[in-house]
Amino acid sequence: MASATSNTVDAEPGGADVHLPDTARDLVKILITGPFGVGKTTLIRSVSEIRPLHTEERLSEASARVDDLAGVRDKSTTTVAIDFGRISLPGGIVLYLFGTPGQERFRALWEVEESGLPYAVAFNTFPDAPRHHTPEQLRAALDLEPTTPMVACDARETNSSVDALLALVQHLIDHHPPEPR
Ligand SMILES: Nc1nc2c(ncn2[C@@H]2O[C@H](COP(=O)(O)OP(=O)(O)OP(=O)(O)O)[C@@H](O)[C@H]2O)c(=O)[nH]1
Ligand SMILES: [Mg+2]
Repeated sequence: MASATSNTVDAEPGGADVHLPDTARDLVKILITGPFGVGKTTLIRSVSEIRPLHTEERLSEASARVDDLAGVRDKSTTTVAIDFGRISLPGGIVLYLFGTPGQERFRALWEVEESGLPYAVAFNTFPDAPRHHTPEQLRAALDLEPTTPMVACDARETNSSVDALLALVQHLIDHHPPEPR
């Protein structure tokens, strides 16, 4: 979590929702990270109030050998650099969302735990998944601390995705309050 000082962004000059509301108080950077094809780009697209920035490239035949499309057969593109979006929450909190690539060779990017960043886990439920795991099984597999939030979400749904982000923000407020200004 980090604060920024600027109160405007120029992602879409002239666009109606580019400028932050006057109520914006706490600007927070959030990294949306995780393995290949779990729905990171979809989530940012679902929640962003500005036109999101995506860096999608078509999946090539060469990548089929390393990027596992099991469960996401319709997926035709992958993030090659970064996603970016923004969402204003009640209470003057503004989240800047940065999405990472998920391919195995970018794995270092999503190992945020080692760097000490506070994090929450959202599992994007695919109704047609061949196997379903309970939250308890997922917690155990990920070896999560009891205080680490874990929520189910459907990355295609705005409300569901916002709820997942709210769980992280609440966790930050409870356990990592911002330094006094
Ligand atoms: N059935 C189903 N499909 C989903 C769901 N969430 C995302 N998808 C689809 O799954 C695919 C993967 O989504 P992306 O958002 O590209 O995944 P990503 O994590 O950004 O992928 P990389 O950037 O390649 O790591 C897309 O085709 C989405 O439409 C879901 O909840 N259910
Ligand atoms: Mg992506």
